[in-house]
Amino acid sequence: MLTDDDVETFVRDGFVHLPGAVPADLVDACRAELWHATGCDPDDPATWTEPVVRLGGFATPPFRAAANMPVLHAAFDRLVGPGRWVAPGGIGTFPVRFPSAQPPGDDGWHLEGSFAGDAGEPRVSIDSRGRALLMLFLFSDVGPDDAPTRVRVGSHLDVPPFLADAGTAGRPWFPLCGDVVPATEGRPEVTATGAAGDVFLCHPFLVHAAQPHHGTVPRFMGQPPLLPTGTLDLSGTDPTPIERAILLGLQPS
Ligand SMILES: O=C(O)CCC(=O)C(=O)O
Repeated sequence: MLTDDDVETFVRDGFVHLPGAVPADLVDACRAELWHATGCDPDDPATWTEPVVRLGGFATPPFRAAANMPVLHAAFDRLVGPGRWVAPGGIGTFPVRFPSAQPPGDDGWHLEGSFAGDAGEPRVSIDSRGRALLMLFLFSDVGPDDAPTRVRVGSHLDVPPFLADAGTAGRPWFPLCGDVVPATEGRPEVTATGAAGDVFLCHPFLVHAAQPHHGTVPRFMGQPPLLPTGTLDLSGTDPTPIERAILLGLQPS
């Protein structure tokens, strides 16, 4: 259960860490499926030939159960609001990162795209159409050398001014990243380390990045969106924590 302090941390920093959100038996079942899908042999590092293998969405019963643990549903209610999110049908995508001397080639800073525009291009809007949260599900223990996701603490607060004039149509994701990545350079950086079964719930505007793997054990992490039932209401009298953070980011400094 999220405490009031956890909620304030989420509003201020842009994420909250839920240790042990997914029990070990489910983690093990999911990781076994993921290993199989990589085509690599867990016991033979000679088969780990790429720095990253990207896997799509998984909707088998262990993944659906992992994504819908009661502790997560309670946190979704607290951060997004009751009735305002869609129960996940599974978990994806998975950038599985292997120890490697080769650069992964996908470790640039960015925020996530939220919805597709008319031409299929990824876009982001101030009312966060299409995305209530970014979630990071750890399916392996992730220490500092194991390619933990890098996060710019509080960077979500710098994004709203770049979206405010674009309304619900939002802006294309790529040029938006071109604005917010330099604007968040001064933010402190932390990494999403933790144990298998931990989940990080992140504000949809949080700026983050992958990094190379310098450890010995492959990193399994899924980064699904939480889908909203509608758009955010930034003019209501009782804003949710997601909305409060956006309103905070829009205040003149
Ligand atoms: O692998 C990671 O740590 C993060 C990957 C990521 O942010 C992405 O693929 O969008």
